[in-house]
Amino acid sequence: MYDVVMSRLAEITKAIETLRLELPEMGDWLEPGHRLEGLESCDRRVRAWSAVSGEPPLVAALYGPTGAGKSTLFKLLSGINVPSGEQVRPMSRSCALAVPPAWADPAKLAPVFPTAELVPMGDGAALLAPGQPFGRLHAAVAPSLSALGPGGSSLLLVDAPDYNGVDPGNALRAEEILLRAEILVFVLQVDSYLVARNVEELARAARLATRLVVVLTKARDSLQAWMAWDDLCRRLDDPAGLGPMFADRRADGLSCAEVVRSAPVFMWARSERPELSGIMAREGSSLVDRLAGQEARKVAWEGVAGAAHEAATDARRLLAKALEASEAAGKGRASLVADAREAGARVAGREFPFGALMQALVKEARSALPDWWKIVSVPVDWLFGTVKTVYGKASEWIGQVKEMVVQESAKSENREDVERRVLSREADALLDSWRSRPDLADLGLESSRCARAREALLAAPLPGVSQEWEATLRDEARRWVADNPGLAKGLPVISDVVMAAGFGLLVIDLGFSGGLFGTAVVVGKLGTGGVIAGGAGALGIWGRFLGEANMEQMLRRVDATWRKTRASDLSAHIERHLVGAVAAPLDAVLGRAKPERLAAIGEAVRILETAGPGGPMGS
Ligand SMILES: Nc1nc2c(ncn2[C@@H]2O[C@H](COP(=O)(O)OP(=O)(O)OP(=O)(O)O)[C@@H](O)[C@H]2O)c(=O)[nH]1
Ligand SMILES: [Mg+2]
Repeated sequence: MYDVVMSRLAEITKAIETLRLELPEMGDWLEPGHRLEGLESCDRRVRAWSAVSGEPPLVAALYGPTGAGKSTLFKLLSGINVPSGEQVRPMSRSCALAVPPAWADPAKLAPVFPTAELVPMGDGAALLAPGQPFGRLHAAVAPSLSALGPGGSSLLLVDAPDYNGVDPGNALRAEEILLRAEILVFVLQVDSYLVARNVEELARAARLATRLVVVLTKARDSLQAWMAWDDLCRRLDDPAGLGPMFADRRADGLSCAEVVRSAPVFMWARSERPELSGIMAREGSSLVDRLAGQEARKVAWEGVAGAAHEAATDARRLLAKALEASEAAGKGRASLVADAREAGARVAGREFPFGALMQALVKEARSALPDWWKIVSVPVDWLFGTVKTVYGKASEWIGQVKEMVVQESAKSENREDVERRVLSREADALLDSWRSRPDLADLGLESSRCARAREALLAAPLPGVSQEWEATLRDEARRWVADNPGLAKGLPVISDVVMAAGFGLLVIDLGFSGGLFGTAVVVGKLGTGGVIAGGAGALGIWGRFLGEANMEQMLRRVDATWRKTRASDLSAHIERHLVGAVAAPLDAVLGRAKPERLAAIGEAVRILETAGPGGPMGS
């Protein structure tokens, strides 16, 4: 059985290490201010157990509000003289630790309190000094502990400072030991049993303690003590009162209310000189037996299993919240991306790189010409006459080009300019719609952020033309030249004329705003040439030529490829520069809730949950 415990312990240790790595950040994110007590407690208990060979010691902590009588009880049990009494509150400002002689060796003792700093207690005056480190334990050897009972020689007794005095640090000092102790002795003045803070701390003790013991002090008599206790126990089930605070179930299957109700309870009558003999059990064994009569190994294992259960409960709850948050963030982000895709397609549908098409056609047409033609095609002036006679149709355009270049160039637009103009309009529309969506409220899209995002998008260089489109263009141009050898011979001539007239740049990247087939109805009515001629500026010249040049099918294919490839490039562009700029909060959530992190936590939870009450040595 011991082997089983040790192998379980190794598994729990690994799972706790994972959670210590992954969970605190998630806790700060999803439940800020909420301490992962189960995890911390399990970590302390597991490390203590692993460091000890043989019988584990049990840590018993005296825990309670200021003036309840913790230090007085500590003195009587351990024989160690710590400051106590009514003169000042809080009296204790640091934890005192009494150890039986078997644990006197600091090297043996230190690993039992893995997060503490052990210092020798000396005359106890240091316990009165404020501002000490939270994890400091002032240790002294207490031979009288061994005399308490069979378990006394492995009982480590801690006197904690108050959790409710003027020094808020004391609560943290007390908490350090609350998270480590297996046996928690809750010491409480009987007349403060309904004080909210005391009830809260009792609930916490019931959740974390492996064994809970209650001592009601400064009682008038036992009647007052038991009436108070019965009253408190009744209130623990009140759904409108304390019920919810005590409803959580522990690893042993008990609710916190059941733990409190089944805890051994003692009363201690008010006295000038309190003595151990004055402590009376409501029923069953004496307080000393409850402390020194435990089976250490069983209780220590239950302590680990109980804390593991608490750690798993916290982890499971955080996991569910993280999952929910990441699903919402993922959905939000996906909808932004979908919007970006549609916008990209709209931008691509409003333009066509007419210049690039012409360039490809001219290039292919030129390379199909015989060499002598390439030479004579310059100078242009000479060509006019020659071409006119040889290629009548094409040459008609040449004259028109000369006339129209000047006036038309002003109306024509560079493709990038068309794109930027449409893009900026689309960006405004997207940002407006995102701002108005309640599910995207977390993005914090106030106007200055929107303006920055928009600027970032417009400042980013536009994506280059895709290779797929260029390949399509080349193939289509080649095909057209092969199918229309006569017309193809005229193209380079027109091109040269346009170039000579200083229109070269426009030819290279002339945008066709409105899209090539953006208005399909018009294409149907007028034919391709009509649409193009009705388009922007100098394109009309080319357009009329192309309209009569068997180009419609080719243009349709080229246009379709353009829309497809450009839409995808522009969508990616918008996604990167606009969605990227506004979705930072969503990306942060997705980064925090990375699937591999959630999976690691889920696996750790699974391991911890199997270490529950059904485990070996469980009660
Ligand atoms: N323990 C205990 N003390 C009692 C009782 N009746 C009166 N007292 C007196 O109450 C005072 C308790 O003081 P401390 O033991 O210092 O109380 P404490 O809980 O350690 O207080 P802090 O250190 O301030 O958190 C002592 O002066 C006791 O003599 C009783 O029934 N039990
Ligand atoms: Mg004290």
